[in-house]
Amino acid sequence: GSIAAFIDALPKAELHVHLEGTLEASLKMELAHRNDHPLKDSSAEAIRAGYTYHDLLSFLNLYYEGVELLRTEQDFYDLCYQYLRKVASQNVLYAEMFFDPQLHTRRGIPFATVITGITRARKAAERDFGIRSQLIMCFVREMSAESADETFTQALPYLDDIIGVGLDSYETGNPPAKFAHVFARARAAGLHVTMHCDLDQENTHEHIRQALDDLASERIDHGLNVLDRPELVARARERDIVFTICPSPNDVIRPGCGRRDLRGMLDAGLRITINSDDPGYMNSAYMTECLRSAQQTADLTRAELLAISRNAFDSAWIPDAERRQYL
Ligand code: ES4
Ligand code: ZN
Repeated sequence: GSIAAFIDALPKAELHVHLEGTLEASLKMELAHRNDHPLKDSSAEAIRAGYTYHDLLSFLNLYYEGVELLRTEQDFYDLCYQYLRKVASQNVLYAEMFFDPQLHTRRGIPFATVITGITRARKAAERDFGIRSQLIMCFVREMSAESADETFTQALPYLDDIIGVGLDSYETGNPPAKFAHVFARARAAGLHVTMHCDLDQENTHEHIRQALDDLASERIDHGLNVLDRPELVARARERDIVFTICPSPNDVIRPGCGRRDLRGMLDAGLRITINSDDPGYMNSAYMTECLRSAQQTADLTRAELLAISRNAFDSAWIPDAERRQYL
């Protein structure tokens, strides 16, 4: 069979997707109508045509604009249910999904509205499509450490529905160390820990070092700049760190380097997974499209694709009894 058919049939797990980044232009139109929210664009095609970005900041501006459309529990339900329905059709068996509660609570939307809608959708999608999923709560790194702490306190009644904490949004000037206190609280509560170290951000090597040595991060989201520093590569291997790689944003931020970057991670003996990040804003490239793109870019073999997929199940934050059902 073809490699495309091999990828289609591969059992998949996604470990790096932002729920707010799965908002498709079509759902934006529906939410704008439903919530009486004025839109600059009059069609889904026009919305998609406006999705041009060249770096993290210009991407986040689009993403934050889209977030405004999410208001009610039903909106969060629809967002999550539609993502899980889509990827279940791609043989994604398991997904760990980021969400950014502060982008909603700072607009006056209760934490409960956000997490209740998402949690209901997760249950419905498991019932309807058999897909399992969990939630990783991200802190918005350009907001204050105090705001992150308040958010963690708001999450306390819902910790059964949150498997880990992450760190995302605008990285420059906002190192992991800024959030040492809230991450210590999360670890003490038994949550898993990951954080973004986005491509080519200022002081990226120090951010990766802090994530590895100071914040006890179990994964690094992106983290390609680890390859610039042999001592960081050694440290990541020692700690068996998982790097959640996302071909879509990398191809925009560092065009033409996908082959070198992916091969570099594999040749360095690092454990990587391939993920979609923000498929609603990135040409609707969900897991299958991202794996195909990575395969073509780096000439990945079937054995490598299988190993990458196994990495995701191996490092998923699930009990071993569940892991054995997938592997
Ligand atoms: C993100 Cl690619 C990326 N980086 C940092 N924060 C984000 N939030 C959504 N996508
Ligand atoms: Zn991300």
